[in-house]
Amino acid sequence: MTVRLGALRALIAGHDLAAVIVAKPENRRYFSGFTGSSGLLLVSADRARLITDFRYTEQADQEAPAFTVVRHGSDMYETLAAEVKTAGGGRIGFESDFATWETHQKMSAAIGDLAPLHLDRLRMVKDEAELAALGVAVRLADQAFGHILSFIKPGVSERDIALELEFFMRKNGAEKAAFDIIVASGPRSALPHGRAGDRLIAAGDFVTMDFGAVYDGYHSDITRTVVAGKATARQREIYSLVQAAQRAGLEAVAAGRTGREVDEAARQVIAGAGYGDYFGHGLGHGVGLAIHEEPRLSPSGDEVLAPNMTVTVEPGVYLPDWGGVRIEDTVVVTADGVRILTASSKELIQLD
Ligand SMILES: [Mn+2]
Repeated sequence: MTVRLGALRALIAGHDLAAVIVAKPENRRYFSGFTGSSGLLLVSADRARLITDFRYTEQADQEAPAFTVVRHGSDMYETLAAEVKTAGGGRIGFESDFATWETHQKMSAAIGDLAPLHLDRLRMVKDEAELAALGVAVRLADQAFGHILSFIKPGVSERDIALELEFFMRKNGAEKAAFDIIVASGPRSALPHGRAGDRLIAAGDFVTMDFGAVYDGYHSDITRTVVAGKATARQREIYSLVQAAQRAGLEAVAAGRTGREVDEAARQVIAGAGYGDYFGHGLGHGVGLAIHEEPRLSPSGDEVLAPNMTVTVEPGVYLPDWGGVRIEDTVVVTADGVRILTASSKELIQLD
């Protein structure tokens, strides 16, 4: 936490602020260790306060030893105002990408001059403990994928596949699924984010599964597309194309590259084959305490990649009324390339 608080304080100084209020749950946890569902951090050059309510004061003391825990009553902003006052005057930073209009109104009524700030970029580069947790989250998803292959059969519903994946991951140590599991089969596999529904798997369907596990707060994210039977020539063609694009994306990942450059490397493979219009989303995203975070690998990805950033690489081709393929790995950026955490096979799996 010392390193993380140091980076936060450098940001405060750089913006000429007296202090910063941290409310976004991922950031609150990142800078303090506190995992409760309610509370605010108030951090200045020489103070670190964690303001929370009766339910969480003891937990906060245990989880956030670098912070002085302050219990608030019915009005959290009254307590915040009192803390800000004792910290001296000056502008206070707040997370403008998280506060609602109402929250902003309450905070500015209570403490006055506020400066908008984004803190998420401070979480992009992971330390060893974070990489270890992420590694476990990835392994749980890999194991779940291995498990589900024998479960997928004609007649089984998408919903049952999603439930089985989630049950397996939680049974084996995941805190929860990283997000609502996507299982999209047959023509529905053309929906990039098709939530698992009642559709029954039919022989020969593509089955796209996009899921992940949360371990110690860290999210993994994997997508695999398999065929519930024997693949047609067309299915093989589209699968090979996405596989080639994913390989190109992985090969482009390295410190010093921008998210845009990596996205472009994969995108031009798909566009070159004439399917550019059918890959309508970004190539990938940062992943960590949040399932989607900075940096973005997309046509608007300005961020320059650095060692130990963790991102997904997930191209797809989606053909309306026919089906689609997406292949996604969770990876770590290294000085000269990439370390792929996801270990599940990317060869076309035909479940006969
Ligand atoms: Mn993803």
